[in-house]
Amino acid sequence: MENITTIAVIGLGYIGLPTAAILASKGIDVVGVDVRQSTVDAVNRGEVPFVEPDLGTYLAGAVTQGNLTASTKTPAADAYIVAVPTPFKDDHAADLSYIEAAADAIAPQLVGGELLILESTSPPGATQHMADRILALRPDLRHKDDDGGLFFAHCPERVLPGRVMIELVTNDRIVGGVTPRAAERAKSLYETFCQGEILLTDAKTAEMAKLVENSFRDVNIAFANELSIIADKVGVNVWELIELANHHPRVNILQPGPGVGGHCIAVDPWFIVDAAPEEARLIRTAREVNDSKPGIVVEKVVNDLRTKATPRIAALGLAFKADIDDVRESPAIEIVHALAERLTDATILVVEPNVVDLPTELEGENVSLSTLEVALNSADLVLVLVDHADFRTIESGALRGKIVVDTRGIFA
Ligand code: SAJ
Repeated sequence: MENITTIAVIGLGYIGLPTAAILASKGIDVVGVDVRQSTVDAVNRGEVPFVEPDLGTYLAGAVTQGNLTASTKTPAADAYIVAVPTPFKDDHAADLSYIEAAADAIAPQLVGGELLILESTSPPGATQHMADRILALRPDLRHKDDDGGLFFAHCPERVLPGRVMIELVTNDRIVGGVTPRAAERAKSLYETFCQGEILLTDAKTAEMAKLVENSFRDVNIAFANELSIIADKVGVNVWELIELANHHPRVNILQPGPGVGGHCIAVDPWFIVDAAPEEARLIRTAREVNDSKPGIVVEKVVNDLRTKATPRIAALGLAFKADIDDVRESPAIEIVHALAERLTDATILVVEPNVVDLPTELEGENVSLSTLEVALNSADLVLVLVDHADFRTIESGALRGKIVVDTRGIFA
């Protein structure tokens, strides 16, 4: 990794912090930057502010050895990795304001020759936009020769939450340069910790590759979710149906669920729709199908409970998928929230072994956190929202006489 001894990682979230820790574990001098003082303080104490297996060990080691420090201020560095959020706005267009803020903080620190990598999931053209913004602030660095100029690249992350420290090392990596030389330089940085293949392309293709991967999954989940709606209508068990169809050597249908959560798959396809609104018909429809699923589950529960004046509901799971504690953009929360509003005389006992407190949006008179045993004993209706390992061991006897709405098929 020629000419790079210090790296600043901007954004110490689910991607930035593991990347900073792994680079520091290779003996590189890393400064992690975050706008939140509490995150910076936690990292400087060697503590991980969220749950991710093995990250704590890497972080504590890197901080103790003095290779990783955190700050709210962007320092001078030989390379920058920007890993800030890119949410979407009300019209589904990407909100690039966090990338722009990072660019504005980096620009005054530059002396020429730095490598600037955008890792945030981005719409096509975002890396060029970051480059244009920085060069507008630093016209003195615009026309430098190759070595004195700036090197911009996009390198999307593709790690799965819960397996980040493994997949950062083992996954193949796409590196898209604004110029071929920028791609080569970025490749040499990722080679310090990535054992997968490092594939070079241009920045826009790299941006699209990440969006396309998550759209592929979204479209396939939408197919499974649409099948679950059709199967309900025609009176067929969707889980059996998919299991049987998947015996075909070229069929591999995913699993239906209560909707698609998390901050990637439910977001990224919209960036493609926004870039090509007329053309991205299947991708848009898949999003609409998946987004409609929580409402369909709510209607089913309301209908199943129509004869009960004061029903008790055991809602199993709040996380956006099994065996994690992440509740962001979780369809389970959307469903419990809607049920609490619709069924004001109901009591909703939420069971979520991975959280300590009820998320604030669910705080209300008729929703409370409960143990599995208490919730199952007293419920009229058992609503499975997440297929956590703890729920898979529920005995069929515990469900006797109860209405069961199983959105994950654990009792199928
Ligand atoms: N889901 C289903 N049915 C399925 C599979 C998933 O309903 O058969 C639901 C899950 O319950 C969850 C949502 O989809 O609510 C997303 O879960 P996921 O496990 O498919 O994906 P994420 O969001 O945890 O991580 C994805 C991964 N992308 C792909 O697999 C293509 C990961 O590799 C990316 O790095 C990550 O998005 C990201 O950061 O973009």
